[in-house]
Amino acid sequence: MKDTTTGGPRRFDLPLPQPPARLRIGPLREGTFRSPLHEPRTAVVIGRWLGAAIVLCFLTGLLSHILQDPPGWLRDHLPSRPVNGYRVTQGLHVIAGTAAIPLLGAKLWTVYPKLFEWPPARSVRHLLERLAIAVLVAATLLELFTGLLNTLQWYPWPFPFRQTHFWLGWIITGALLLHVAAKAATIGEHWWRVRAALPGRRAFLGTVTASVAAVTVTTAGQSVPWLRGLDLLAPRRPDLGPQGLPVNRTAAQAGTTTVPADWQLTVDGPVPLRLTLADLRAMPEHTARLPIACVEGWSAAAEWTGVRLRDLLDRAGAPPGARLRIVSLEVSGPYAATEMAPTYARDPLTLLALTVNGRVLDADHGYPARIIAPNRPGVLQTKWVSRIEVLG
Ligand SMILES: Nc1nc2c(c(=O)[nH]1)N[C@H]1C(S)=C(S)[C@@H](COP(=O)(O)O)O[C@H]1N2
Ligand SMILES: [Mo]
Repeated sequence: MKDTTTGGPRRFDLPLPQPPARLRIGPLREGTFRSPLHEPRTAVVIGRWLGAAIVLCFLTGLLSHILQDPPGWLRDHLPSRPVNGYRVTQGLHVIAGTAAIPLLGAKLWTVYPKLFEWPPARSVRHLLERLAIAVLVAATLLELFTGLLNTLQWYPWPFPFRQTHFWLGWIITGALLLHVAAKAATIGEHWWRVRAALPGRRAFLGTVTASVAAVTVTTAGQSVPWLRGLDLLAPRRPDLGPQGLPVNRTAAQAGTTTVPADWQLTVDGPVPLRLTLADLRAMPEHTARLPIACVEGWSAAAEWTGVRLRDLLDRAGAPPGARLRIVSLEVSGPYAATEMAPTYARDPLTLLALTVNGRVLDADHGYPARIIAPNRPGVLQTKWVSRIEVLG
C-alpha cells in the first residue's frame, strides 16, 4: 500500500478514506502525522518488549498476591524457600513495571495516529478490536500510575490499592490477549522482517532502549545490591534507615513507641506460655541472614538473631500442622495481625527476632520482638509482636 504523505514504506493502513470535508480539521487533516515511524514494524519491536514486561509483571504480581492473600486450598502449602524467592520476584515486578513506563510511552506515540483513522469503525469486528485497545490502554495507564505511586508509598485515591492493582492486571492480560489475537497477522508479518531501513528508526529505538536502561539502572538498586550505587531515582535506598534498614511504618505511626515495661509474649497454644524478654533471651539463640522484601520493590538483607519460632511452638505444644495468628502491639493498621502457614512457622530460619545486625531492635524495626521468615512478603513480617495464637 502506498503512503501518499511521505512515499516511504507502508504506514498503518494508510491511506484510508478521508473524513468529510468539514471534519478535516486538527488531527483529521491529511498529512498531520509526518514521522515515518508511525508504522507497524516499529510498533511490533516496541510491543514485544512492552508485552514481555506486562507478562512478567502479571506473573510476579499474581505470585505476590497469592503469597500475601492465598486461597484456602493453597495457604498451608506455600513454600518458605527459596529464601530470596519473594525478594527476586517482587524486585522483578517493580523493575519490569518501571521499564514498562517508557515502553508504553514509545508504543503509544508510535500508534497514536490510528486514534484518528477514518472511518472510526470499518466493521463490528474492527469496532470491538478498537474497544479492546481502549480498555488495554486505559487499564495499563492506570495500572502503571498506581504501581508507580505505590512505590512512593503515596495513595491519593479512595479505592484500595491492592485489589484495584490486582483486577486491573487481569483486565490488562485479557485485553492484551485479544489485542495480540486481533493483530496476529500484522505481528507475524513484521516480527522478523525489516521492510526497509527507515530513516530515524534506529535512532528512535536506540533512544527508547536508553530510556528503559536509564530508569532501570537508577531505580533497580532498591532491590539489586550491586546496582545500589546508581540508585538515584528510586524512592528508597535500602541501606538508609535506623540500623541500616528502611522502615515503612514507624513506631510513632503505629503507636508503639513506648512498649509496656511488663511486656510479655503470649503464646496461646495447648500449653499457654507467657514469656518476658529475659525468658526469650535465655532460650537457644539462632541467627539467620534474611531479607525484608517489601511489596513496594525495595528489599534489604540483614542478620537477625532471636528465638526459632518452632522452638516456641514446641514449648507451647502446638501440633506440627498448625497455622498461627500473629498479633502486634499495634492497635490498628492493616498489618496489626497476620496469619502464618505451618510451612513458614516450622522453617528453621523463621525467627522471633530480638536483634538485627547485632543490636537490639530499634523501635521502628519492631522492638521488643518481630517476625522474620524466608520467602515472605515484607507486609507479613510482623513487628512489635505481643501474641502468637495457635489456630490448630
Ligand atoms: N505490626 C506491623 N508490622 C509490620 C508493618 C506494619 O505496618 N505493622 N509493616 C510491614 C511492612 S509493609 C514491611 S515492608 C516491613 C518492614 O520492616 P522494617 O520497617 O523493619 O524494615 O515490616 C512489616 N511489619
Ligand atoms: Mo512493605
